[in-house]
Amino acid sequence: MDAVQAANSGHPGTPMALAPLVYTLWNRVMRFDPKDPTWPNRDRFVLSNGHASMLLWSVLHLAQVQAVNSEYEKLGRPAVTLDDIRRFRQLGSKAPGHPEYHLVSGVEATTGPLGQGIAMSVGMAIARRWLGSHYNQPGFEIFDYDIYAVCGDGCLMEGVGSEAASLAGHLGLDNLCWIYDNNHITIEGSTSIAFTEDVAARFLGYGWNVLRVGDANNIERVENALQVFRQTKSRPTLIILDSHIGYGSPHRQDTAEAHGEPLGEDEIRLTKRAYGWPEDAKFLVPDGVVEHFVAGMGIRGERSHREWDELFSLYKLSNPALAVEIEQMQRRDLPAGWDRNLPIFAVDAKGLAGRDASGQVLNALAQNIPWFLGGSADLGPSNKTALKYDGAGNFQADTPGGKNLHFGIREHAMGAILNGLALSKLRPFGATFFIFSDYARPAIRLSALMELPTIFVLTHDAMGDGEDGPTHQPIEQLASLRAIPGLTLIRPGDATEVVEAYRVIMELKHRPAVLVLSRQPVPTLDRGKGTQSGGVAFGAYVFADAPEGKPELILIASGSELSLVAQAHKALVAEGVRSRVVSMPSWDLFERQSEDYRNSVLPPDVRSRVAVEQASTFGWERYVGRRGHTIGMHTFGASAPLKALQQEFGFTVENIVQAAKAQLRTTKF
Ligand SMILES: Cc1ncc(C[n+]2csc(CCOP(=O)(O)OP(=O)(O)O)c2C)c(N)n1
Repeated sequence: MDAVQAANSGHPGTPMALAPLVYTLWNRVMRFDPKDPTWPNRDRFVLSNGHASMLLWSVLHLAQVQAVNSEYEKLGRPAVTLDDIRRFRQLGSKAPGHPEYHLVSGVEATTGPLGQGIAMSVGMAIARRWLGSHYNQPGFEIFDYDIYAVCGDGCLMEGVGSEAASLAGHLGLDNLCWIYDNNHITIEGSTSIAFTEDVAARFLGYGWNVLRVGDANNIERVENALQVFRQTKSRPTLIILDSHIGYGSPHRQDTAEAHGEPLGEDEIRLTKRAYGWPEDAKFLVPDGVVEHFVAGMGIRGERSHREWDELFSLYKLSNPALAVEIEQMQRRDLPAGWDRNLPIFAVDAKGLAGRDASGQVLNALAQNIPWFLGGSADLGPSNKTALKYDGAGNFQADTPGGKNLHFGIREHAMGAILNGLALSKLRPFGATFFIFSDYARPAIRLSALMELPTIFVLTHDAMGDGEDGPTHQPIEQLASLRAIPGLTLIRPGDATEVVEAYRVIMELKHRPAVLVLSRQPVPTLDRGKGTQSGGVAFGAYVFADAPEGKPELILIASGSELSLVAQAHKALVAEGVRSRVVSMPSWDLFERQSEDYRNSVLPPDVRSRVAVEQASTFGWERYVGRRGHTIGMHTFGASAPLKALQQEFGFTVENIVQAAKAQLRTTKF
């Protein structure tokens, strides 16, 4: 109440109502060592209704959870101080408006967009089952942690929550417990205006165990329900918790105002009186509270952690190779030989589809990196993401060691689940058609915000899907994903660049990557000095050059348009034009190069430029300049065979040559 009042913004009502729940869960049940919030076998807590962040800041502070940095080193100071809480929602405070994983230690996932947290928790539960199956040995339960997620009406209304719940039920994830804050209030008022379904029946239908606690203040019953969860086998648990938003506030309890408005000084005083709390004390932590948390969560967490450390020391002796894997995974390191047997593609005019090259790379990587796994949203045969080698296996309830994940037709949940897997230190990839990245975009955005190395494999990148027509032809998706800060998007120009793209992506520890791949074969190109280019890592590089490296014209392309541009270049050179071809698979990687490098690839004095990309031209002015020309898409495309579409929309050698000549005429003077 005090923090929200001081900030004059925030959400007081739900933290007030759920304080008993969070107290019970943290202090009586969870195995979490506040001194080491990155201990691998800790129970996970996800606050999916992230607007109630003050709950988390309070408990992180009271339990004295310690801070670590992005390299997982302990910093010797608390994750959240009382001063941070006093400065709730202010610049630099470790108590921001919503939980932010990359910013505050002890936050297991960034939440705020409703539904994402619970969906990520399903990824965490899958990860935990996979880890247990792969690393636990007789007598060594190295991974046996549970995942708790708290959510409100909003999370259960959002589709992503439903997708994830459906998959969790199918997979029988009995290490997963969602606690649903059933307070009948959202921003516009009572849930009776828009949310009247029988949630219990829905979750029973998904195959969940459903429990109900009729009074959120009855901590014995809350604890009892949590214990029932811990004993439940073969299915996830939903605890429906009946609560009163703004509990204790004489005029605000059970109102929508309690959701997102400060109570006001007078009401806070009245509420404190109702609690039997000193009315004028602000940010008061009574004597003994911190000690109480030390005696509860502190001692239990420290003991569990110590016992685990002892177990892990013995495990190291009997299972040294597995132990090394666990340690590498925790640091997001790659194992030695991770790039063994990556394919090398010979120059080939017929070529290979980006998705096919990717499939070969994925199969090599998954054999080299034990914790590299993934799958598709029911498009595996099209995305070419199936791991086909002996022993890869399918992840199912009774085969939790499988590396092929089947997300079903649930792109949004897939994105969030991938993030949950990455938060659990696995290295996940997920796939769908590029056009349906729209369905996963909020999760892709969160992967960038959280600085997670999630990999999105998006095939059918342009008009290669020809006959499927405009519903399946991505247009604005490249521009839109390129606009996400911290996301590395790569659209490789041929099979060689696909391999190099994976080399770049696999080394990323704190950045997600989107790989945009062609459906149709594209020529594997000749780069003169062998097929390797080494240029993908720089985002853009000179693929073919004018005599003596002195171009008068630059042709720029990504993906399937690289080979077109290469042909146009040959035609232009034959006519005496000093043309250069720049392959530009990644704007993001290019922008991170030095100015000297960028100027060497795109010399500022060469103003005749043509970019070619089967997508919205939005943004290409950055590289072609205001007077340059971009051959791209201005409509949603059409349904027709690819060749006809290329002709129709100008993706032909002749059109590129013509545009280049027009550039030379107009920009030279
Ligand atoms: C995807 C998304 N849509 C909308 C919002 C804005 N929003 C924040 S809280 C909220 C109401 C949530 O209601 P409920 O989950 O019942 O939370 P409570 O009122 O119990 O705190 C809304 C619509 C959001 N954070 N995320």
